Amino acid sequence: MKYQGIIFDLDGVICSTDEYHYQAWKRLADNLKIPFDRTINNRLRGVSRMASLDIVLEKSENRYTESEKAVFSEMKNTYYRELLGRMSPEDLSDEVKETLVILRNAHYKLAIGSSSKNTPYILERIGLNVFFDAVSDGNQITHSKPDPEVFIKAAQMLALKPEDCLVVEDAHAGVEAGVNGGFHVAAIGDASTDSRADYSLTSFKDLLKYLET
Ligand code: B16
Ligand code: MG
Repeated sequence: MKYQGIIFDLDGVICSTDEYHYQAWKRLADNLKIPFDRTINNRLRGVSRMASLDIVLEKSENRYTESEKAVFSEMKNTYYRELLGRMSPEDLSDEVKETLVILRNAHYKLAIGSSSKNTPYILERIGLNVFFDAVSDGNQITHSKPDPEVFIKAAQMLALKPEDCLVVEDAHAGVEAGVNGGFHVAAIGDASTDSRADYSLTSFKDLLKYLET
Protein backbone atom coordinates (compact mmCIF):
# COMPACT_ATOMS: atom_id res chain seq x y z
CA MET A 1 0.00 0.00 0.00
CA LYS A 2 1.23 3.52 -0.78
CA TYR A 3 0.36 4.71 2.75
CA GLN A 4 0.18 2.76 5.98
CA GLY A 5 -1.46 5.40 8.13
CA ILE A 6 -4.09 8.10 7.73
CA ILE A 7 -4.16 11.09 10.08
CA PHE A 8 -7.44 12.99 10.12
CA ASP A 9 -8.00 16.53 11.23
CA LEU A 10 -11.17 16.65 13.38
CA ASP A 11 -13.12 19.93 13.05
CA GLY A 12 -14.32 20.24 9.45
CA VAL A 13 -13.09 16.78 8.38
CA ILE A 14 -14.57 14.09 10.67
CA CYS A 15 -17.43 16.27 11.91
CA SER A 16 -18.92 19.71 11.32
CA THR A 17 -17.76 21.26 14.58
CA ASP A 18 -16.12 23.96 12.42
CA GLU A 19 -19.64 25.45 12.21
CA TYR A 20 -19.88 25.49 16.03
CA HIS A 21 -16.49 27.24 16.25
CA TYR A 22 -17.94 29.87 13.91
CA GLN A 23 -21.11 30.29 15.97
CA ALA A 24 -19.18 30.55 19.26
CA TRP A 25 -16.70 33.13 17.90
CA LYS A 26 -19.59 35.08 16.34
CA ARG A 27 -21.37 35.17 19.71
CA LEU A 28 -18.23 36.49 21.43
CA ALA A 29 -17.56 39.04 18.66
CA ASP A 30 -21.17 40.27 18.80
CA ASN A 31 -20.87 40.70 22.60
CA LEU A 32 -17.72 42.76 22.11
CA LYS A 33 -19.26 44.64 19.12
CA ILE A 34 -16.48 43.50 16.81
CA PRO A 35 -17.25 42.72 13.14
CA PHE A 36 -16.88 39.01 12.40
CA ASP A 37 -17.88 36.97 9.35
CA ARG A 38 -17.22 33.61 7.68
CA THR A 39 -14.24 34.96 5.74
CA ILE A 40 -12.50 35.90 9.00
CA ASN A 41 -13.64 32.58 10.47
CA ASN A 42 -11.85 30.65 7.71
CA ARG A 43 -8.56 32.13 8.96
CA LEU A 44 -9.20 30.43 12.34
CA ARG A 45 -9.35 26.89 10.92
CA GLY A 46 -6.65 24.71 12.47
CA VAL A 47 -5.28 27.65 14.50
CA SER A 48 -5.10 27.45 18.34
CA ARG A 49 -7.75 29.12 20.51
CA MET A 50 -5.53 32.02 21.67
CA ALA A 51 -4.11 32.65 18.18
CA SER A 52 -7.72 32.60 16.89
CA LEU A 53 -8.71 35.21 19.50
CA ASP A 54 -5.90 37.50 18.33
CA ILE A 55 -7.29 37.27 14.78
CA VAL A 56 -10.85 37.99 16.02
CA LEU A 57 -9.59 41.04 17.98
CA GLU A 58 -7.76 42.51 14.95
CA LYS A 59 -11.00 44.34 14.06
CA SER A 60 -11.40 45.83 17.55
CA GLU A 61 -10.56 49.46 18.28
CA ASN A 62 -9.68 48.50 21.87
CA ARG A 63 -6.46 46.99 23.15
CA TYR A 64 -7.02 44.23 25.67
CA THR A 65 -4.78 42.94 28.46
CA GLU A 66 -3.67 39.32 28.63
CA SER A 67 -6.07 38.67 31.52
CA GLU A 68 -9.00 40.14 29.56
CA LYS A 69 -8.01 37.94 26.62
CA ALA A 70 -7.96 34.89 28.90
CA VAL A 71 -11.54 35.72 29.96
CA PHE A 72 -12.69 36.11 26.30
CA SER A 73 -11.08 32.84 25.29
CA GLU A 74 -12.79 31.07 28.19
CA MET A 75 -16.14 32.66 27.19
CA LYS A 76 -15.77 31.43 23.61
CA ASN A 77 -14.93 27.95 24.85
CA THR A 78 -17.99 27.94 27.11
CA TYR A 79 -20.24 28.89 24.15
CA TYR A 80 -18.53 26.24 22.02
CA ARG A 81 -18.92 23.49 24.63
CA GLU A 82 -22.60 24.35 25.01
CA LEU A 83 -22.99 23.47 21.31
CA LEU A 84 -20.80 20.36 21.63
CA GLY A 85 -22.99 19.19 24.51
CA ARG A 86 -25.91 18.88 22.08
CA MET A 87 -23.98 16.51 19.80
CA SER A 88 -24.60 12.77 19.65
CA PRO A 89 -23.47 9.86 17.43
CA GLU A 90 -26.17 11.06 14.99
CA ASP A 91 -23.85 13.97 14.19
CA LEU A 92 -21.33 11.60 12.62
CA SER A 93 -22.39 11.31 8.98
CA ASP A 94 -23.00 7.89 7.41
CA GLU A 95 -20.48 8.82 4.73
CA VAL A 96 -17.67 9.44 7.24
CA LYS A 97 -18.61 6.40 9.34
CA GLU A 98 -18.75 4.03 6.36
CA THR A 99 -15.50 5.36 4.85
CA LEU A 100 -13.66 4.99 8.18
CA VAL A 101 -14.87 1.39 8.49
CA ILE A 102 -13.71 0.57 4.92
CA LEU A 103 -10.26 2.04 5.72
CA ARG A 104 -10.07 0.17 9.02
CA ASN A 105 -11.01 -3.11 7.29
CA ALA A 106 -8.27 -2.43 4.72
CA HIS A 107 -5.80 -2.40 7.65
CA TYR A 108 -4.79 1.25 7.55
CA LYS A 109 -3.70 2.64 10.91
CA LEU A 110 -6.01 5.56 11.68
CA ALA A 111 -5.28 8.61 13.85
CA ILE A 112 -6.64 12.02 14.74
CA GLY A 113 -4.38 15.09 14.45
CA SER A 114 -6.32 18.07 15.76
CA SER A 115 -5.34 21.42 17.30
CA SER A 116 -8.43 21.25 19.52
CA LYS A 117 -8.21 20.78 23.27
CA ASN A 118 -11.84 19.63 23.06
CA THR A 119 -10.92 16.59 20.92
CA PRO A 120 -11.56 13.92 23.62
CA TYR A 121 -14.98 15.45 24.41
CA ILE A 122 -15.98 15.67 20.72
CA LEU A 123 -14.90 12.07 20.02
CA GLU A 124 -16.94 10.94 23.01
CA ARG A 125 -20.02 12.92 21.87
CA ILE A 126 -19.94 11.40 18.35
CA GLY A 127 -19.18 7.88 19.59
CA LEU A 128 -15.63 7.60 18.21
CA ASN A 129 -13.70 7.71 21.50
CA VAL A 130 -12.37 4.16 21.10
CA PHE A 131 -12.22 3.98 17.30
CA PHE A 132 -8.83 5.49 16.40
CA ASP A 133 -5.42 3.85 16.88
CA ALA A 134 -4.03 7.17 18.10
CA VAL A 135 -5.30 10.61 19.09
CA SER A 136 -2.90 13.56 18.92
CA ASP A 137 -4.55 16.84 19.92
CA GLY A 138 -4.22 20.35 21.31
CA ASN A 139 -3.66 19.02 24.83
CA GLN A 140 -0.35 17.43 23.88
CA ILE A 141 1.33 20.07 21.73
CA THR A 142 3.14 23.34 22.25
CA HIS A 143 2.97 24.59 18.64
CA SER A 144 -0.29 24.77 16.71
CA LYS A 145 -0.70 24.24 12.94
CA PRO A 146 1.00 25.29 10.61
CA ASP A 147 3.69 23.76 12.83
CA PRO A 148 3.69 20.00 12.07
CA GLU A 149 4.01 18.95 15.75
CA VAL A 150 0.49 17.51 16.07
CA PHE A 151 0.91 15.30 12.98
CA ILE A 152 4.46 14.23 13.91
CA LYS A 153 3.13 13.14 17.34
CA ALA A 154 0.31 11.21 15.63
CA ALA A 155 2.78 9.42 13.31
CA GLN A 156 5.00 8.56 16.29
CA MET A 157 2.00 7.13 18.14
CA LEU A 158 1.27 4.97 15.09
CA ALA A 159 5.00 4.03 14.89
CA LEU A 160 5.08 5.26 11.27
CA LYS A 161 7.26 7.69 9.35
CA PRO A 162 5.58 10.88 8.04
CA GLU A 163 6.15 9.82 4.42
CA ASP A 164 4.11 6.66 5.08
CA CYS A 165 1.09 8.68 6.27
CA LEU A 166 -1.62 10.67 4.52
CA VAL A 167 -2.96 13.73 6.37
CA VAL A 168 -6.58 14.79 5.65
CA GLU A 169 -7.22 18.50 6.29
CA ASP A 170 -9.80 21.25 5.74
CA ALA A 171 -7.54 24.15 6.79
CA HIS A 172 -4.80 25.91 4.82
CA ALA A 173 -2.79 26.00 8.08
CA GLY A 174 -3.26 22.23 8.34
CA VAL A 175 -2.18 21.56 4.74
CA GLU A 176 0.92 23.66 5.43
CA ALA A 177 1.56 21.70 8.65
CA GLY A 178 1.33 18.40 6.77
CA VAL A 179 3.69 19.55 4.03
CA ASN A 180 6.12 21.02 6.63
CA GLY A 181 6.21 17.66 8.42
CA GLY A 182 6.94 15.63 5.29
CA PHE A 183 3.46 14.08 5.03
CA HIS A 184 1.31 13.55 1.96
CA VAL A 185 -1.86 15.65 2.21
CA ALA A 186 -5.45 15.34 1.01
CA ALA A 187 -7.38 18.61 1.26
CA ILE A 188 -11.13 19.00 1.62
CA GLY A 189 -13.61 21.85 2.10
CA ASP A 190 -12.06 25.28 2.59
CA ALA A 191 -8.57 23.92 1.80
CA SER A 192 -9.59 21.88 -1.27
CA THR A 193 -8.13 24.48 -3.64
CA ASP A 194 -4.78 24.54 -1.81
CA SER A 195 -2.15 23.72 -4.45
CA ARG A 196 0.27 22.41 -1.79
CA ALA A 197 -1.96 19.36 -1.20
CA ASP A 198 -1.34 16.11 -3.10
CA TYR A 199 -5.06 15.41 -3.52
CA SER A 200 -8.17 17.59 -3.61
CA LEU A 201 -11.30 15.90 -2.25
CA THR A 202 -14.83 16.96 -3.14
CA SER A 203 -16.23 14.68 -0.43
CA PHE A 204 -14.89 12.52 2.41
CA LYS A 205 -15.51 9.26 0.54
CA ASP A 206 -13.41 10.62 -2.35
CA LEU A 207 -10.47 9.39 -0.25
CA LEU A 208 -11.28 5.86 -1.42
CA LYS A 209 -10.33 6.88 -4.99
CA TYR A 210 -6.76 7.45 -3.88
CA LEU A 211 -6.33 4.59 -1.41
CA GLU A 212 -6.20 0.84 -1.95
CA THR A 213 -9.03 -0.87 -0.06
P1 B16 B 1 -10.20 24.42 20.82
P2 B16 B 1 -8.80 21.09 14.04
C1 B16 B 1 -8.98 23.35 15.43
O1 B16 B 1 -9.32 22.02 15.24
C2 B16 B 1 -10.02 24.26 14.83
O2 B16 B 1 -10.02 24.14 13.41
C3 B16 B 1 -9.74 25.69 15.19
O3 B16 B 1 -10.73 26.53 14.65
C4 B16 B 1 -9.69 25.81 16.72
O4 B16 B 1 -9.39 27.13 17.11
C5 B16 B 1 -8.64 24.85 17.27
O5 B16 B 1 -8.95 23.53 16.86
C6 B16 B 1 -8.56 24.87 18.78
O6 B16 B 1 -9.78 24.37 19.28
O7 B16 B 1 -10.57 25.82 21.13
O8 B16 B 1 -11.36 23.45 20.87
O9 B16 B 1 -9.01 23.93 21.61
O10 B16 B 1 -9.37 21.69 12.80
O11 B16 B 1 -7.28 21.12 14.13
O12 B16 B 1 -9.38 19.74 14.38
MG1 MG C 1 -10.11 21.48 10.73
